[in-house]
Amino acid sequence: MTKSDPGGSAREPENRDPKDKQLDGFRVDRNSGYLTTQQGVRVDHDDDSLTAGTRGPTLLEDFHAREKITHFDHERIPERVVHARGAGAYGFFEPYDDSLAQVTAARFLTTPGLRTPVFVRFSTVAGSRGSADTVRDVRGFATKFYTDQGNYDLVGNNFPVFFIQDGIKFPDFVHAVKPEPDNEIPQAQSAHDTFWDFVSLQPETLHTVMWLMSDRALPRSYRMMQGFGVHTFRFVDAHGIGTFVKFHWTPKLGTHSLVWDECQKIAGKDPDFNRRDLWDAIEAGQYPEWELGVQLVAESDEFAFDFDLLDATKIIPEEQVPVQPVGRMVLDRNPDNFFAETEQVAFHTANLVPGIDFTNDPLLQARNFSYLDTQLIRLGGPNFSQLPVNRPVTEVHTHQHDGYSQPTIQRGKASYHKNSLGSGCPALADEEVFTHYAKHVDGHVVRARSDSFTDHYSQPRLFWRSMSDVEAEHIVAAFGFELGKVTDVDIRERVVAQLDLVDHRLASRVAAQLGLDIPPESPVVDIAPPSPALSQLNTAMDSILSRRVAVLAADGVDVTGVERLVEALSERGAIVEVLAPKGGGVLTGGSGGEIAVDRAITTMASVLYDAVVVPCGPDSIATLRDDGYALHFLAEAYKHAKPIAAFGAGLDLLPAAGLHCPVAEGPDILAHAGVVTSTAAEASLSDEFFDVFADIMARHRAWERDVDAVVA
Ligand code: HDD
Repeated sequence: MTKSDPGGSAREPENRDPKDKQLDGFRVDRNSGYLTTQQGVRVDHDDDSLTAGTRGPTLLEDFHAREKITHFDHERIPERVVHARGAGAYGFFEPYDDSLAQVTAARFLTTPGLRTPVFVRFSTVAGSRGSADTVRDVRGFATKFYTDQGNYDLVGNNFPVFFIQDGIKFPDFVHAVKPEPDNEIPQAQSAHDTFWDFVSLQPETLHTVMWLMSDRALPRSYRMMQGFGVHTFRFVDAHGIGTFVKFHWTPKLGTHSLVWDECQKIAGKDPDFNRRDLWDAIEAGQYPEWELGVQLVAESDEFAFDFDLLDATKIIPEEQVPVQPVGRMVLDRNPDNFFAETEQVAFHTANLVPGIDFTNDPLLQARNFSYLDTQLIRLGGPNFSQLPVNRPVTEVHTHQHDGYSQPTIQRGKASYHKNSLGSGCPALADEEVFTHYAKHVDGHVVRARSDSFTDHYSQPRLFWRSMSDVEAEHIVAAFGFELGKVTDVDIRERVVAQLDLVDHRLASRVAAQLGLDIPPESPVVDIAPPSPALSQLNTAMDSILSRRVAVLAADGVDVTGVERLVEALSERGAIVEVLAPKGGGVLTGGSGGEIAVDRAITTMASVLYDAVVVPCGPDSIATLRDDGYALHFLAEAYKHAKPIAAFGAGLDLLPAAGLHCPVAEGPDILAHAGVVTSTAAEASLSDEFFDVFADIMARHRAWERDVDAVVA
């Protein structure tokens, strides 16, 4: 066996960080050497077991076969009880400046130019390891910072709030959302009785349920979603002074979503849609980037809000406490091995470094127990921190020893503190140590929720009233879908009654979807101003980087037009693929030339693309208008409000697909409801056509389009 070159790494040698270099010590190249047993004995035959005669029984002494099968039998480890399905990547974090030095001693946040290696794992929550990516769910966003003061884990989600306030409810909540225990149905879905039963009886869930019913639960890409630490944490400065902090990750590409119909179809067409997207983007060098922001609250302002900072079902509206940008994170390297790295990575909310500490948030307190506990069963014992992906880049010296699969050989006799036989080592440090924040604690032992946690309706209302019309419409449709799958009518009614306490119009619209009586209007006590930061439509919409564009074509296509399109959109970072009735080979151009086919239309689907183009070419269009897959492709993209461009004879495919939208009647460009058209083709098509299309693509969807009657 030989060690590989810095394997799987997209980084140039000079850009390799300490974590990447550390992993070299564990990387083993599969593509070299001779086949051996685990004991290093060479093997010359791997197809047949050792038998008594060619047709006789297999012998127990076949240690090679037994070892091979035994190892195989033990390949699986328990999947994570939640967040089982995920995708991970390495990268780095760097602070912009030292502005946080006033509030935290954490060096990785305050040293300008210091690049801290990170590993990030994104995940869905409810589904098992083999479930589809594009389900309606929260997404995990867990970051391990390998800092030069030890590992810090920020184990967050893509929603800023959580379903419950106290960790003791976590097993109840998870049991309710997971498949029902009698028949293990449904997989990776909240649309079933037990989940909504729980929601209807536990109104603290409502705020997060609003997020779950919104487009936030359907991210277009892990690269296009926000992340949040959720809890209020505590920064601690060099003098031991605390400041409350909430963490926000903001994607450079903006926050964008799929539509629900699309999600359900992608779950069949490409269940790995989000995982593949992350992998492909990193392989292509289109490294995803997020900005880290913080909301800071002085300890003296702990009670300045009309909610409790310790309540994880609440946000601090950004309009009240602005998010301060402090640094950026870039993911630039895929793991070498999914199991070794993405599966075995072990996050823990209690992995802290000097300068960051907890608050009394009862959800966080429970998590601080749960994450260590869960790794013990999942990773088989107490030595999981020594797995390559989990090792800090700092030196580790403890008196902990033994345990299952101890990989290190600790030398010396003294595995206790204090000792004289080991020269007193490892020694206690007196600088750069973690010092727990000296918080004052005083109170009676009670099992009770604080009164300051009891308002479950104001913030779901704030969220609902901050939505644009189209986002609100999606929320109503999502409630209609989910509750429509609930078989117990009492549960449906109870949820609608709870929604009425959030907002009467919301409850009425959901009731109408379900054919329930409109509930009586509940008195609303507070009407807070909306928070524009909550609407995804206010997100960044200036880039088409890594958007996927399908060009529908057949023999006779306008090769010049397609080449110009590919060049114009690729320059802006989009990925353009030519799809034809048959995959492989080339298409011949109507006016000469040829162009390679990237995919067959039948192996793909419009839901796997962000935009569609129908180029000119009378013969090409004549073929496509008889091709039901091509027509469905176009109609479906239209239905999902995706940008569409057609030029020259390409315009004729729109009505053939049942789309009777306004189109250009001459070479002048017409852009109407996300459809860009011109009768010009080949070299006479103006460059502006591509610019207009790219601008529309940057807006992601044309929500103004009327799609109700479109059959797709
Ligand atoms: Fe959790 C995994 C995020 C509440 C118990 N959680 C897990 C992961 C993420 C979160 C992103 C996946 C980590 C990975 O990729 O390996 N969890 C959250 C957030 C929460 C939250 C943002 C609320 C603010 N979690 C929560 C509570 C408990 C847990 C209240 C238990 C009391 N979570 C777990 C766990 C998991 C986990 C059972 C499963 C696998 C693992 O930890 O490593 O311990």
